Amino acid sequence: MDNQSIAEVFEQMAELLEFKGENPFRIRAYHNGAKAILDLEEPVVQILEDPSRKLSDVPGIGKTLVDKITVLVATGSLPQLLELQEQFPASVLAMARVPGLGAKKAARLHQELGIDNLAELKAACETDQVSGLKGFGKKSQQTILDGLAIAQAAAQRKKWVHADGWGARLRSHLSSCEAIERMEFAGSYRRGRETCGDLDILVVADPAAAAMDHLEAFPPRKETILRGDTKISIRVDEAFQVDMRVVAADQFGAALQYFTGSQAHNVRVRSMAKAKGLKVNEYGVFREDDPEHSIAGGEEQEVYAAIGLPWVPPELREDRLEFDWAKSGDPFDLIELKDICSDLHMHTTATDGEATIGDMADAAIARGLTAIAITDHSQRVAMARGLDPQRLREQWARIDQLRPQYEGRLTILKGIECDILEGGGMDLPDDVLAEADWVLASVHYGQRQSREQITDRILGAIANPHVTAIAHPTGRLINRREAYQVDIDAVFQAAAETSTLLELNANPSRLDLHEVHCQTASRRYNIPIVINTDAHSIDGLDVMQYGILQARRAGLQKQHVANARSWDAMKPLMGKYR
Ligand code: DGT
Ligand code: CA
Ligand code: CA
Ligand code: ZN
Repeated sequence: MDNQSIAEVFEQMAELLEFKGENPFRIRAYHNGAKAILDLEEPVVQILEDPSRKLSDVPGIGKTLVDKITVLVATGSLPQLLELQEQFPASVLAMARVPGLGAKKAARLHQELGIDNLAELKAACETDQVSGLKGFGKKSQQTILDGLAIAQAAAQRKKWVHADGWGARLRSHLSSCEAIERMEFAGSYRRGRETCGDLDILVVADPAAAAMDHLEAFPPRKETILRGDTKISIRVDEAFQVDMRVVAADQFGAALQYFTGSQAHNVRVRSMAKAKGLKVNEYGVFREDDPEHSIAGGEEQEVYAAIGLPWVPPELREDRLEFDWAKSGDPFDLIELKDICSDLHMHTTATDGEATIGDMADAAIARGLTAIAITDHSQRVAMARGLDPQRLREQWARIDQLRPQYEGRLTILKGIECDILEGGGMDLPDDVLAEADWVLASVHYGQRQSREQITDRILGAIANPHVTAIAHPTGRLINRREAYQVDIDAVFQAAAETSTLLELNANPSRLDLHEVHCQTASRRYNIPIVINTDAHSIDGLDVMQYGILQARRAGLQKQHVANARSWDAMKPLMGKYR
């Protein structure tokens, strides 16, 4: 039994015990055990079988867990887990995962109303049976309904970063197939959409069957949904679907254009073709009076050229601005990762980060950056040991000490991620904020307030002359939490008037601003966008690439992105420095 499987059993135990309302310490012991096992570099079994070593010496694995692991390795299962699974069937457990519901409340709904699955839960909310329960009320009934909608969507679509994980594994698996001559991913994954319904792969292969056989041999394959002569769909772990199509080499470009979509983009492409007396489909470009002979199709570029357009970057193919842009003759020139000069949102060990200022600075240099801002949390975020004025000033003194050693290599900015308080106003006094080089303002508490309240709070922060940017402006977490209610146009208006920047948070679960908002802020309001990682560790700095993808979908070029220039060149963009 490998470490991964043991850890999974422990996670299941933790989840079920939580559902049962067990002692939190026992629950945490399982969580910690699972993490400890996942972090181990050698197989648990190996330690267990070595008489000279003791598994209980591994941090996070106590005596009880050692006993459990011993049983698990010997018998392949855990009697306690089987018992719990009997008591709480998977359908009930699914309720516990509904955002905003949680294990405790789900267990009560199961016990008190006899609700067994998501469908019954939805019905009970809709017929107003839940609001009457003690501790629930109308508001939490609505929260459950909203959560159900999110959970349903989450079950179907995966975050882009997740699809990318599958993409990388598939690319590597398929690259060893000798029959495949050319391969490209298409669909929403290629367009860089924030979530993907499935993965679409196009290949040129001879013989076609060999490529399909190879895909069927992909180890995580769970089932083959369908297989024809040139098309196959499989399902891999986590219910994720992968479609592969085998096409002819001289039709590859046309097929890639077609299967990259989006559907809306392709509708426009076809109508532009029609206006020129042409027909575009997945097999090529044809003259309407000669449907037998394709006049183009080997490369995607030829398809666009046939309708008088330059090649359109896949990220823009949503029928939003790409056609007007293409006709204007301006090159697309979208922002690229290499254009980014700084990262102005990151946390350190002073609050909830894992690395020190020096670690983050070195890592930033290694990634080619010339400036970073240290932006730990402010005092209101007590859970993360947020900084009060004194600790913040101590951190700045530390930055002063470090600066000489980074002279000429990296500018380390004295920053803060200052909370916007529930009742309005900033979490730190103005005289402290005035001393900072860079102030991010963000909402972490009171996210369920009314649209008026939240909008007022954010407008208040924007009006503060020391605030340089609003971090993750809508608070949404993809598949987990909707954006808070906010009058986003009022925010854009105010940000533009005060020269306050807006962040595109690159964390793949946030991607906040959302692409359409980002496009509006940039194009309509001329607000410079700052793309930040919000890193809580050194590896966290690598999420910049997802922010770039989102920025490209918003049509952002280098000049629209504030931190695609040096810190000194950025300053004139901000009200604080005028
Ligand atoms: P997804 O998978 O839901 O994240 O989104 P897509 O865009 O990847 O959609 P998918 O996988 O159904 O199809 C990939 C592309 O193939 C799609 O963007 C456009 C094209 N396509 C697929 N089915 C149709 C169709 O019935 N009509 C048209 N016009 N295009 C289609
Ligand atoms: Ca797709
Ligand atoms: Ca598909
Ligand atoms: Zn942050």
